Amino acid sequence: MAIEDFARAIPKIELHLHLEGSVRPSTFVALAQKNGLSLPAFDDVMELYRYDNLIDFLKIYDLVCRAVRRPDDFHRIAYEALSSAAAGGGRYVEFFFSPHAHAEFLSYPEMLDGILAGMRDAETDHGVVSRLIPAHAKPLGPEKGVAFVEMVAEHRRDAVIGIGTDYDELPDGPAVFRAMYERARALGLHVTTHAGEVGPAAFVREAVEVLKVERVDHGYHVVDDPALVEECRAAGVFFTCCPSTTLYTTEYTDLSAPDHAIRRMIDAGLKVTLNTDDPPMFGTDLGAEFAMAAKALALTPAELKTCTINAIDASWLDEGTKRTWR
Ligand code: ES4
Ligand code: ZN
Repeated sequence: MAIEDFARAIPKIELHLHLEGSVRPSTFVALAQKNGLSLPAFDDVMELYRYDNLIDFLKIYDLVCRAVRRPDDFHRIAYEALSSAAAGGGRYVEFFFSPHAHAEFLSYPEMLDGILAGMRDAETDHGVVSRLIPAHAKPLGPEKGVAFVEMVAEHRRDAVIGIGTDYDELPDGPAVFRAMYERARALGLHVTTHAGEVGPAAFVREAVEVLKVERVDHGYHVVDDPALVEECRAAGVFFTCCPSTTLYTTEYTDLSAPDHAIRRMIDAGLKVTLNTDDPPMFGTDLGAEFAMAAKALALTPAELKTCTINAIDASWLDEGTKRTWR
């Protein structure tokens, strides 16, 4: 069997997916129209989903966020994102969303009501189990980060299992969020952060050593610091890598190159998982991503299997469930 077919066929876990980055272009246009948000002119909506760096990507991501304003909008986009993941072989999904980007339009509990209803319906209709990770936008800063964690804790729901940070990771390193992460861990929330996508290896080190994250989202620049690679290998730090994203937002634009960060991370024995990040916005879906990545990164069947086992281990499923999944 060709590696692409094997990659498509295997059951998958997705640990790095942004809800608003998963909005289908047709849904984006429909919600913008319904909610009276005017969009830049386009012939084909895919013209709006074009960028070659993280900052330009985030401008469109913000526009998509502004189109999502009502609990039933959240219901729709969560249901569609999870249905798409299920169609690509996804059995279990942990996904981010960006509460601050909708705060002007509805309350945090109202957002949760819509998303959790979409999660339940997707599980009923497509058998895909999911959990939610509210993410704090780093540019809002550390003080708002602590308030964000208090908000998440105050409106705790079973399906909300942890917190993350997203948006531009420059200029400050993750260490500025120390108090936020200490509080989250004290409250029993799982913790992850985006680091080392465009930021340096030192940011990955701060994420691991200061924030004590259970996994690092992206993390590619770890490869610039061999001592840190060895530390992460020895400590079994998980990395949620997103092959297609690297082509748009990082300097690692050739997945087939032997020095692509993800290839080097796997070669170094780091615990890599494969994920989609923002599938329609990066022109991919879960099945296509695994197939493309397996071929381009020249993954062996054993390496692909290891990525999947890593995803089970890196997930925030309870230990009993993890055992049955392995
Ligand atoms: C994001 Cl930093 C980053 N990367 C990909 N998708 C995102 N959504 C919000 N922040
Ligand atoms: Zn991301």
